[in-house]
Amino acid sequence: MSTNELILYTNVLSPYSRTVMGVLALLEIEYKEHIINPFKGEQKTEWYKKINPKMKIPAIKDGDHCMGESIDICKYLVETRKLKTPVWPVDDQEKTDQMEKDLAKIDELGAATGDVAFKCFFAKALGQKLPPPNEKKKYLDVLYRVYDGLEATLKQRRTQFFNSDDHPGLQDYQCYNLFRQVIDIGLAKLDKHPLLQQWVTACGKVPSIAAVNVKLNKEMKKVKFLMKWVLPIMRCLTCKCCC
Ligand SMILES: N[C@@H](CCC(=O)N[C@@H](CS)C(=O)NCC(=O)O)C(=O)O
Repeated sequence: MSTNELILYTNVLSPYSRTVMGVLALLEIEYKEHIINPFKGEQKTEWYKKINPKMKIPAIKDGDHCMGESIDICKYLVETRKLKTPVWPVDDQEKTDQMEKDLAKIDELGAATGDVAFKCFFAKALGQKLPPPNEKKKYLDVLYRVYDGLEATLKQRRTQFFNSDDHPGLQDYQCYNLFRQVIDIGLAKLDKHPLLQQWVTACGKVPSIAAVNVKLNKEMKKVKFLMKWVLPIMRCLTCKCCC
């Protein structure tokens, strides 16, 4: 049986999911949330593969239409709902071209952020070893080189957001959520990137982004508690090497 409801398969810990959640909040589109737990591998189950064959979060089911890829989902929502929004200004070719140019560079930020977040922090939650300090520094150096490029873009544009002075665009949502991924876990600092620091503050004040951040902060508290207290105790209780 098909319904017209919109379902978002998501996890607030996923920066790509938060982009879609933020855009949905901005556009005031109603939807049902289906939380996927990547730590349990739920994105790799057979039923989810039918929703998103790439087995990544987020994805949507809009009536009978299923799709993945955060940016494609946001564009699809704007286009199918025929909404006028500065987040994806379909009527402004110059802004749209600039946005596409920015988005084309986001994979680099995503890869560098993923290395720092997963290899240097979340690996612990999966029972894996953290890298030695010199390796961690290498991952961070790569990330800071990407930040240098973004800082230079903001300097050249002289706007508050990458999109414009007044409104964040899709590239701002996606970049901001990737930034939060490493700032939240205390691994990256912005003291050498003052424009990016101002931009992070400005993005955090955008209501649709702030609304998602409330959910993120709650979840991050749980994760940090789990990693600091619950996992070490569990490991100790199941350890067979000393008792
Ligand atoms: N390009 C994709 C990236 C999505 C992505 O990498 N999602 C991560 C969560 S942040 C994921 O599903 N990881 C689970 C896995 O790779 O198994 C998008 O923009 O939606």
